[in-house]
Amino acid sequence: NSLYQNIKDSKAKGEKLLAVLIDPDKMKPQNVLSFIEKVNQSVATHIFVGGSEVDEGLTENLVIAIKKHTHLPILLFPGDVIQITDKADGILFLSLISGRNPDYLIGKHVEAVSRLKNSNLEIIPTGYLLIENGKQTSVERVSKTQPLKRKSIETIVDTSKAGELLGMKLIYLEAGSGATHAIEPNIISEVKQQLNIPLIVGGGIRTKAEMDSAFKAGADLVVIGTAFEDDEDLFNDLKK
Ligand code: 1GP
Repeated sequence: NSLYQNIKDSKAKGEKLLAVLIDPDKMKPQNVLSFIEKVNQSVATHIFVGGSEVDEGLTENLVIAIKKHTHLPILLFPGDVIQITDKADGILFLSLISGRNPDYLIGKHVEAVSRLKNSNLEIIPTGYLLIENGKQTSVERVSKTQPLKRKSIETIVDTSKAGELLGMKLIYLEAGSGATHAIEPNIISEVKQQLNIPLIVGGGIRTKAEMDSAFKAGADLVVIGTAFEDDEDLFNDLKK
């Protein structure tokens, strides 16, 4: 089965998915083994690898190191084309549809083609929406785009739906890494009601309770990164 088919099957069965996001810029090689052992013992179903600003080569080395210690699928969540490596299993091919910077809507994707065409990566087109969360996050800074306002629910819903109608396979509601406020449940549920494709939610989720609240509101897959970087004890609450 493809990675995408598995995500769709889980959605159909109401099985919730958790991705642990690892930033190659922050994970030290000597810590990979102990970190991944905790991931393996947790309810996590996916590993995402990516960051806003990562030096060339770091991502590939990290993916190789992670692969040695887990059977979980590894999906690239790249901030830039240099993070593409076919050592991973798949890639979220993100278009930042909340913004109006052509580079992040289509430009980087054109650049990526030469790196993708000979790879075996499963490419999953993903509509990526940055939602305002109380402080400037690195997505906003790097992409030079404005996040959508939390109160503009109709715009958030219609942007998500436009992504689906364009043929995107996933919608990702992003509050930004280390966000002060995670995406609010009412935003998640309003988007969910209009969407047929699976919904990813991430940014600022720090506890099991916040994760469960995102699931309850309609997220099919939740992404958590910073909370594990800050305190690996969160894994204790997320044991299988
Ligand atoms: C960031 O959505 C992901 O792109 C995860 O965010 O690091 O805040 O968990 P956190």
